[in-house]
Amino acid sequence: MSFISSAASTLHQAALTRTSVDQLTLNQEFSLEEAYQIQHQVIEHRLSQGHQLIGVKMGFTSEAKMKQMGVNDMIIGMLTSDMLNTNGGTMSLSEFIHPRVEPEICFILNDDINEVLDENEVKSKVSGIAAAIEIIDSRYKNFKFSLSDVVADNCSSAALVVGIISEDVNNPLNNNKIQLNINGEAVETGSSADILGNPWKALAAATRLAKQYNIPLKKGMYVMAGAATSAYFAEIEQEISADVEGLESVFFRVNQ
Ligand code: OOG
Ligand code: MG
Repeated sequence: MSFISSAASTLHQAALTRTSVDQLTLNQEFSLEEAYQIQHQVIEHRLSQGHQLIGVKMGFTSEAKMKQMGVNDMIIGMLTSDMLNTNGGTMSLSEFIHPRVEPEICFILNDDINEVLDENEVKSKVSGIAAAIEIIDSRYKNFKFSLSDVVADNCSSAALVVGIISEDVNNPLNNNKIQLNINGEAVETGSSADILGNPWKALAAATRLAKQYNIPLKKGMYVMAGAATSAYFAEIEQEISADVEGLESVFFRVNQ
């Protein structure tokens, strides 16, 4: 088995069995190109289990996230149907290794996108905007990784909850307060401006990275713009919610 296939299978098994593994780069250095090849194979494993591709997520689009994780480049990962949780529903902690949550903004595409678009051009490709919570769950021990490691691990993607979708696609999103709450108390606060200056830029960056790494952007897909704040560990019995000024709040409960 090639290094790429065996790395993908290690990461897929780690997610299935909820067991963290050593960082791949501890044993072997590999390029970002190879990391995306591993990510594609990790997704192939999920698709072969009958799940579908439902969107993409951007990572490290804010200073807060780059600082928290010690990396300094934007990344893109893929989201599959099994990752989608219901707004107002529950999430079972036992399905994850060491999940963290982060407040995000999610765009819904109204068209397939095959070209690289700028932050103004992307605006005509969106049918809705929603507040969202991303649940990330690195398959690596202690949530520690290099950029190549995390890309191979599909950018720690594990689950997402998308709030009620606003059809006001002219929302400039230039300085909307973003807040992550645990049991009604704010634990992280930021602004949409913390996402690359403006989350529409994250969507534009998604078109560039998707093209570069052969990731499909199709009508109806979600594009998560990346967290505006640091991520926060999820624990049993918490009610976790995210507020984005001008959008409906989104929430879920954590149980065993
Ligand atoms: C990688 C995923 C980063 C974001 O919103 O910046 C990410 C991680 O922090 O484990 O999802
Ligand atoms: Mg995220």
